Amino acid sequence: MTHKKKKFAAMLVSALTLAAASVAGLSIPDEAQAATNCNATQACYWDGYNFTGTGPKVMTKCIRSFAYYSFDNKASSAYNNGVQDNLSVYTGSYASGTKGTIYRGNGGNLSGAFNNTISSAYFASYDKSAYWSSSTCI
Ligand SMILES: [Ca+2]
Repeated sequence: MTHKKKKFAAMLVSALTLAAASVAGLSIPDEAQAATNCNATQACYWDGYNFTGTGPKVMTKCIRSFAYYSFDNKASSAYNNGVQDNLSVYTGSYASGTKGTIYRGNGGNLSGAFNNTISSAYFASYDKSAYWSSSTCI
């Protein structure tokens, strides 16, 4: 290989690396879009998959009963954009039924036991019996 061809090969590798980085970057706007719809400090819920449909229903501390939102047993996707707390979701109102956890900064489609079954939700700071019937929560 001549010196000139080696240089071209090096440039090609560089271009491919750049292209790969650009492709990888495409997934970032999708996540940012979800985060944009769900502001920092909030947990958000949608009745459709992939953050679509009715929503977001916004939670800042806790929701004792999604019935208060006319949203009982409807959430199919959720996003936890809380500052520090993981999010506890329950299939029953007032922290009853089956409990699931959505880690801070995560979200997605609810599946299995949690699709169309969530009836209450609490950021970890509020997921204590003192708040399960407290007016601190919605
Ligand atoms: Ca749904």
